Amino acid sequence: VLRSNLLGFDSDYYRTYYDQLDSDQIVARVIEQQKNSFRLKAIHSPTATEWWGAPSGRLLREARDAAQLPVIGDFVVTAPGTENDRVQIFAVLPRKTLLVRRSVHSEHEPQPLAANVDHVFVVTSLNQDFNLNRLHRYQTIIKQSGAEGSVLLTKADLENDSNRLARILETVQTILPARILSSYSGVGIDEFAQSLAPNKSHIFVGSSGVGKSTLINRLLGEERLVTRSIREYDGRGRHATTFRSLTLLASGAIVIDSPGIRELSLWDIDDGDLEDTFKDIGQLAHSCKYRNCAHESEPGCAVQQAIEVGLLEASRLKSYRKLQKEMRFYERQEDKKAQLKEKERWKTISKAAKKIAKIKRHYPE
Ligand SMILES: Nc1nc2c(ncn2[C@@H]2O[C@H](COP(=O)(O)OP(=O)(O)OP(=O)(O)O)[C@@H](O)[C@H]2O)c(=O)[nH]1
Ligand SMILES: [Mg+2]
Ligand SMILES: [Zn+2]
Repeated sequence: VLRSNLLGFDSDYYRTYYDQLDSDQIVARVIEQQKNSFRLKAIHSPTATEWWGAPSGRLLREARDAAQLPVIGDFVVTAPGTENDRVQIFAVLPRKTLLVRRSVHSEHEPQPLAANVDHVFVVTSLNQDFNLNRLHRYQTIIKQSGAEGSVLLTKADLENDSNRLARILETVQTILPARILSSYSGVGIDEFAQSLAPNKSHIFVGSSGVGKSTLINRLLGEERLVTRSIREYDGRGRHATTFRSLTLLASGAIVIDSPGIRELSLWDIDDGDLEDTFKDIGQLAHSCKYRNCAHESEPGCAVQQAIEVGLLEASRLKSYRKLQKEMRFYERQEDKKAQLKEKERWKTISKAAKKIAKIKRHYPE
């Protein structure tokens, strides 16, 4: 079997699982992650066998938290499908590494970002976006993931002051190994490409607009991933990349592109912060006719009115909704956990009660 057909699969590591598969089951890697759909590519397959899949009902039921469901980079057990149907994902094979976004709020669950990644590249551009605090946080989650990590300082073509470059590099290297690149001028690109090991998985993370997808396209030698002109970034942080995807380079190295950091920073926001971040919407909502207004098509909705007259961007309400939905989801997860705990408690109590009854039967007063 060609190494490139393994997609980073370590046959030795997974030997025991591989031997347990049913005859109609195969192992595939999650190469693209949309909301609840996963693009799967078969391991060990001589042809490019790909299809969409979703977790089986059983996998969904038995998953205790988000970390037990598939994520980009996972090796999963599935059954071969065709282009038109969605196959079931029966199981997620044990991960070698797991990159997780942690919350400062301990009551929230960690959010898995990518599995079985060997190296995490924190991409930060030299012209803007430079933030040591953030690098420290990345350093922490990389350490916890089990993967290696380093920093890519991109857009070197925009920085003419070589002294400044050297100083930045020096500072960053106190936190993580770093290199300077430019996808435009080509500075550092060849050395970087050579540093990517075949059959190993490398993920690119960082703020929106720092040039992650452009860099991957440069490595590919073609414009395969969507990028967006920097002029289209209007400060509201629209992403060019909206989902995670895994690509095989000609060298056999595997690269994973991911959307900008805003998606990641959702995690540290709680309800109070949500109100704070969207103060404008919160204040308008006070003037809505109904107290529980959902700001959709209710009569007398001040938020909708503000959008109509151009005082509020419709996209802002959309982001607000998205964030709110995300938070409700995590709340529900927490509720589910609490319910389970309660159930466990009752089980223990009723078990104890039965035991007492049994003892009483044996030893009647
Ligand atoms: N000057 C300069 N501009 C670059 C370089 N690399 C990328 N850009 C530009 O930066 C902008 C954003 O690039 P993307 O590759 O879309 O950025 P991204 O990190 O993938 O952004 P998201 O997908 O939103 O997370 C585009 O206009 C690129 O052309 C570079 O090396 N030098
Ligand atoms: Mg991108
Ligand atoms: Zn309203």
